Amino acid sequence: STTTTGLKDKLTPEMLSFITQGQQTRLLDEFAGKWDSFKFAPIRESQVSRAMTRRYFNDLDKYAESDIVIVGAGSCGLSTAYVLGKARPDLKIAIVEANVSPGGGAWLGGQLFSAMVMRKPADVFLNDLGVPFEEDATNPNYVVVKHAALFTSTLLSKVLSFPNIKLFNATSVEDLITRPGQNGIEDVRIAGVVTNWTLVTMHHDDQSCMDPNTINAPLVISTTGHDGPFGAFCAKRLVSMTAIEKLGGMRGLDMNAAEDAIVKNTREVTKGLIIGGMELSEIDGFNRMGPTFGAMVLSGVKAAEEALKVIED
Ligand code: AHZ
Repeated sequence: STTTTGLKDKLTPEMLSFITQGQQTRLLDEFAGKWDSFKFAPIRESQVSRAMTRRYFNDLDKYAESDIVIVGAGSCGLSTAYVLGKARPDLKIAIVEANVSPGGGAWLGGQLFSAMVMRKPADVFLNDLGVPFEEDATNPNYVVVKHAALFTSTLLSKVLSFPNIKLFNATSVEDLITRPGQNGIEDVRIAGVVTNWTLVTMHHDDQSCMDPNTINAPLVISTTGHDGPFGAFCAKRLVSMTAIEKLGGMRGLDMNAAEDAIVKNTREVTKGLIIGGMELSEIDGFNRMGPTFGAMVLSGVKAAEEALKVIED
C-alpha cells in the first residue's frame, strides 16, 4: 500500500496487525489523487425522503404486531435484545427508546469517567460479544473495559444488525395495552405498548390532544432504569393502574447486595410484563449498585431466558 510504505519499520507488532488487516489503508488508497475530480453520484431530494420514509412506515406496519417489545435501550435492554436476537432469529422484536441516542447510562463508566467495570462472571458476556477487557492484576474479581462507549457501541451495532430487531428511537412508551385478567386488575395481562414521539410526549401539558400509536405484543420487557423523568416507566404505571399497590423504591448504594438481587429477581412481574435492570430496584426496593455494570448485562440474559420460557409455554 502507498500509505504504509516506509512505516512498517517504525511500528510495533500490535500496531502492524491493524495495518495488515488492510482496513485502515484501503480507503486512503481508494481516493488518493482523485479529490480534484471528486463528485458524488447524483440524487433528487425526494429520493432521499422516500428512501427513509418508505422504510420507516414499512417498519411501523411490520412491527405493529411484534412478538416482544423491549422498552428502553440502556445496557440492560440492549443486552436482552442481543441474547434474544441471537437465540431466536424468528421472533419479531421491537425496541422502543425515548432518547434520540440509545445506550441509556452506559456511555460512561461512572461520573464522567471512561472505563467501565464489570464484576465476574459478567466477563462471560463480554467474551460472547467480543469486547476486549483488562483483568486487574491485584484483584481477580472484576474486569475493566477501557471505555464504556466501546461496550455500548459494540452491543448496539450487533443488536442493530439482527434482521428481526427494529429500534424505534426518539419514541416513548407512554402507556401499556392491557387485557382484563380472571381476577380483575391484580391479574391484568399486558398486551403491548402505547407509543408517541418523545417530543410529543414531552408536550402533552402545553399542546391539546395528541393521541398516540400502539404496538401489540404478547410480551413486553421493560428496562427503563430507575426513577427519573423517563425512568421506571412500567413499574410506575403498574401502580397508577392499581395492578400493584406501591413501589418498593430504590435503596442506597450497596454493590454486592444490589447486583445479585437484580439478576436473581429479573422476572415476569405481571402477566406479559418482564422487568429487568435498574427498573427492578424500584419495584422490589433493592439497593443501587452505582458504576458497575455486570448486573445490567446478566439481568439482560435472565430477562431473555424468562422471555423464552413465556413464549414457549
Ligand atoms: O431513555 C431511557 C434509557 O435509555 C429509556 N426509557 C425510559 N423510559 C422510557 C419510556 N419509553 C422508552 N417510557 C424509555 N424508553 O430506558 C433506558 C434506560 O436505560 P438506563 O441505562 O437508565 O437503565 P438500565 O437499567 O439499562 O441501566 C442502569 C445503569 C445503572 S444506574 C445505576 C445507579 O444509579 O446506581 N447503576 C447502574 C449500573
